[in-house]
Amino acid sequence: MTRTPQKSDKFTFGLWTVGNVGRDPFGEPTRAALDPTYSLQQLAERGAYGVSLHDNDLVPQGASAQERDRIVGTFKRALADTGLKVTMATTNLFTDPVFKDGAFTSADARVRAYALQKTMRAMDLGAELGAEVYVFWGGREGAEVDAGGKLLDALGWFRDALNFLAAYSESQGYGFRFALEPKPNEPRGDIFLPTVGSALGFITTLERPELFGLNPEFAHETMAGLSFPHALAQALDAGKLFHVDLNDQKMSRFDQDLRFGAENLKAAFFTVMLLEESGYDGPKHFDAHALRTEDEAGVWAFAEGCMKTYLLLKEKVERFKEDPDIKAALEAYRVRDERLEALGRFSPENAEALKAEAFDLPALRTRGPGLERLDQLTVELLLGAR
Ligand code: GLT
Ligand code: MN
Ligand code: MN
Repeated sequence: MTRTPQKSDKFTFGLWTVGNVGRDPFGEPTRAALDPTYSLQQLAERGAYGVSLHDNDLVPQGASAQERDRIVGTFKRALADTGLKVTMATTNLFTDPVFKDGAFTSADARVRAYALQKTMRAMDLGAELGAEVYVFWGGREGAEVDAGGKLLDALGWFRDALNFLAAYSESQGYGFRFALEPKPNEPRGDIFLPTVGSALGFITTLERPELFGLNPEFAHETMAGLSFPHALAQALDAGKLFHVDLNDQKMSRFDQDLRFGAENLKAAFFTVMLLEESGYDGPKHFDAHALRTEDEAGVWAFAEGCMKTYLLLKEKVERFKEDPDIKAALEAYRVRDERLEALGRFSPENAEALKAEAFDLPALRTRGPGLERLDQLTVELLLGAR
């Protein structure tokens, strides 16, 4: 196993991640903006597979048609030169003040229509660049106050917009798979569809649910105090893991977008285990940025760090599976009983037999499943002691 990123690892970065200039609500940028073609070269040298982008990460807001075509032409040549792919595209529906009270869920029909127009154009760009997944992160779809009384309408407007855009994609033959990216708050006080579970429920109400899945983000579930591995498992179980945003975050803080594995190493380990063992084949997309303290060298240290930590954790997943003590502890943890498991498949006879079954409850109550030891073995493994 190699610790050098390979194309086959499918590591990708948003242009906005390495391009983050270190602006925060209290301070000006600390780094110069990077030219997108320069980012492509730097990422290709480090073994990345591709990039993702918002329309305006590449084409500035308000650019003329000629300007757009010139920028896109240059970018396409850089893609060909570096061999990088554009794996995911999305729309910036949050920077322009026009979206201050929502895009698809704005109470102003003119803003909703403009959001559709901007997204169709961004989908045209994404399709032209070869993206297969299209992300909807509803950063401004939310509220600070509910006095406007639009909670139910907003969900309906959101649904109408997603139905419209899926139909547009199909009518153009783009073949996009759409991934909803939940987040609990920031920049809005409360964002609609705040968690993986909320988005999964909402998808079932769409006209073409099979075209929609999830782009869960490690930091977003963690901000809400939830477990990212649990959310990831639920998306996988539903067959809805269309894309994934890997990063890190302290619980219940502002949106930190830390380097993958920087904060919650155990959760990062179980994240890698789920991705590697589930057969997930999509991009492993890092949606984070270098600390605001850093210069450009720090940006590339951040990008290399995300990929290296993933690969190191992947090695640990292999070791976890091979370690004899862990294997034995796992076997002891899972108690098999073929007869009782067969009774768990419903038939009237099985139901009767199960009702009549006598259980040794004192033994079940007092059995220790060995999780303290198993978890300590995991910690020792992660610390390099096994
Ligand atoms: C923004 C946000 C991310 C989303 C991006 C997609 S943009 O940086 O913090 O979590 O994935 O729009
Ligand atoms: Mn984020
Ligand atoms: Mn994200």
